[in-house]
Amino acid sequence: MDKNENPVDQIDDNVEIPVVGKKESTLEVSRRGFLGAGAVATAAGAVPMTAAMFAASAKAQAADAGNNKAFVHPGELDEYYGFWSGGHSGEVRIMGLPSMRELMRIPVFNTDSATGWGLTDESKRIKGDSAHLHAGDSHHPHMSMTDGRYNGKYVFINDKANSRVARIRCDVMKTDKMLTVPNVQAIHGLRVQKVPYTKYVICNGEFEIPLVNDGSTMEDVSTYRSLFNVIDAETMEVTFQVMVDGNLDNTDADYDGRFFASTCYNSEMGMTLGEMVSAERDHVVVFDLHACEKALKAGKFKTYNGNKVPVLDGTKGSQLTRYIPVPKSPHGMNTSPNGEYFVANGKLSPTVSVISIKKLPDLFADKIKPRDAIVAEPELGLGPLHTAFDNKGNAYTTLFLDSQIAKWNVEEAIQAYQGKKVNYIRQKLDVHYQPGHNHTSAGETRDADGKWLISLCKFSKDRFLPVGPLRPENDQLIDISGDEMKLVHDGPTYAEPHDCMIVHRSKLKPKKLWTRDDPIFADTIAMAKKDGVNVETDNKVIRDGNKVRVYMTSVAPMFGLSEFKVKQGNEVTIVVTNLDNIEDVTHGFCMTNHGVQMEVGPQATSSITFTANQPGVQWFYCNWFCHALHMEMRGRMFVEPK
Ligand code: CUK
Ligand code: CUA
Repeated sequence: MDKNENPVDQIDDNVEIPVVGKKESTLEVSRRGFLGAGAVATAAGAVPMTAAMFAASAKAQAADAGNNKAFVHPGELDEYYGFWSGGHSGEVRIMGLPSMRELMRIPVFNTDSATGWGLTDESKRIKGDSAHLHAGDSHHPHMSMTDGRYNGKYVFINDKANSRVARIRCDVMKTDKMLTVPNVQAIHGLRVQKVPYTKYVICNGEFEIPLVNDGSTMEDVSTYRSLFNVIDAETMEVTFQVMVDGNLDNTDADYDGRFFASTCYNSEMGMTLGEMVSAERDHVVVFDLHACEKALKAGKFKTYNGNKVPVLDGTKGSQLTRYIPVPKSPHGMNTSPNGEYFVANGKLSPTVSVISIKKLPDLFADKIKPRDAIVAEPELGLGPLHTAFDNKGNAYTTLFLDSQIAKWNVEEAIQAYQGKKVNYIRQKLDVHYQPGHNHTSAGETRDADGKWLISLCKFSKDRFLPVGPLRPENDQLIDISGDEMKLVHDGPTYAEPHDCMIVHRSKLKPKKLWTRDDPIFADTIAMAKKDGVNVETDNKVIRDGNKVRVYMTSVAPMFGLSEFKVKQGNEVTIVVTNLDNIEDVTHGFCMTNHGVQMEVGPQATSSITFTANQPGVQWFYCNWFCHALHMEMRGRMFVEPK
């Protein structure tokens, strides 16, 4: 990447960019737009918007004024759920679409004081070997599928920062499994097997490291590898890994249940920026799941670093993979919802490479050459990162450097590649600014409906009131139901939501209350049983050497215990069971001055462990508003000094 390609250099705060879409949809935007229309050309390679183009766009919006489909009236429900990654906040957020209202946050790799995620005993058990980590970088949320359609069961998400993958149970919208993937560093691209169902979650190890990373070959780059990871969606254990040449970035699955494809941006295995972008071509690695499963069964694998995960050899020449050369440093990988194509997004090249999935069996049978699988390479603009699809054969590609979305027709791009004179570009829409992922409603499934498009813009610049040097990003909602894309909403978001997915509300049936036998707190209930405690009826203090287990019920507005005694230095475990059988009546437990807080949902049991290190009176209270006497819902822990 030379200096001109540094995205940050592209942003000049003094450049006025025409406001192409604005929620109010009035012509009030036009003056600023007209003034800025010429200036946008200063961004390298950007297509200048002429006054005529702008006027046309403003007119279209004016016609739409008062008829904004994105407006969801108070009391009305959204048509779609959106699952948003919270980027380096480490969480996942549930949005309502098209209102773009944030409905809920699901803590995953972060620590959350409202719910006690990362603090409670239940969450620590789920986090397992990474319970000591309090940070994460979530990128790619994807829902499990049956026959290429969302099935409403799980959402999976990667943690690039700590090489983890987590699972969210959609019936309660809580994280219920987490795994640290061995032998790799930085889990990045993540998707699910779409067909016949999500048996596997697939994800890429991005940073290449010595396969045996014990310090013996640190400086010998020839020992470095990236691994493709295939995880069992139910057990959340790695079924196998595939060693490749080059690194791995993003990935996606086909609609036949046979192929996965990943982009590679560093086939050079360079260690510096200059080295990483030196080659003119990188590649897409295609994995043949059937061949991998066969090799696994035949025992054709090795293990490394003292763990049992089978590692298959998928380096060049292997029967498990094929390497398709594409212009250098591709980024996003997207499967078209008709199941025909893998689209690799060029990033440093203005093109995307369209790979025909139908041709892949021939490629694996060596009947065609790798480049013969490419059926189109349309030129779209600067910095194509990710592509989404509607149900009418159109694709929508984010242009990071141009700050635009290019709408293009896939079949016409194929015709153009065959030499026909067709203009496959349908429209370019300015977005604000520097978009990464985009996503259409159900666009990664057979149910793609061509209604909405989200552009996750990395910079919001002048779109919101200034809030200090750190600014929100801008998640923009675009109506794609007509011939033209129309920007209808600007949504500020915190920390980079790399990716999102949009699910029709008919696919999800979340519970309104917990069930008493939920596996998330089953171990806690088992512990109570061992102590001879029935958590639904008993309020008891169990003393076990230096350990004290305090069991209490909660019914608004009272805890089952208004006081209990421990000794200074005791390790105290508080177990609270919420007996309220009423929707929305969540209690909490907070021990003042101890960093102890948690949520106890209706019919749930939650527990948290801490050291009683301060003598005297320590008040605990309910920290989730539950009743007119919520303030009175409190009690005392008496700590006898040592
Ligand atoms: S990545 Cu961030 S913009 Cu993690 Cu999918 Cu492309
Ligand atoms: Cu219980 Cu507030």
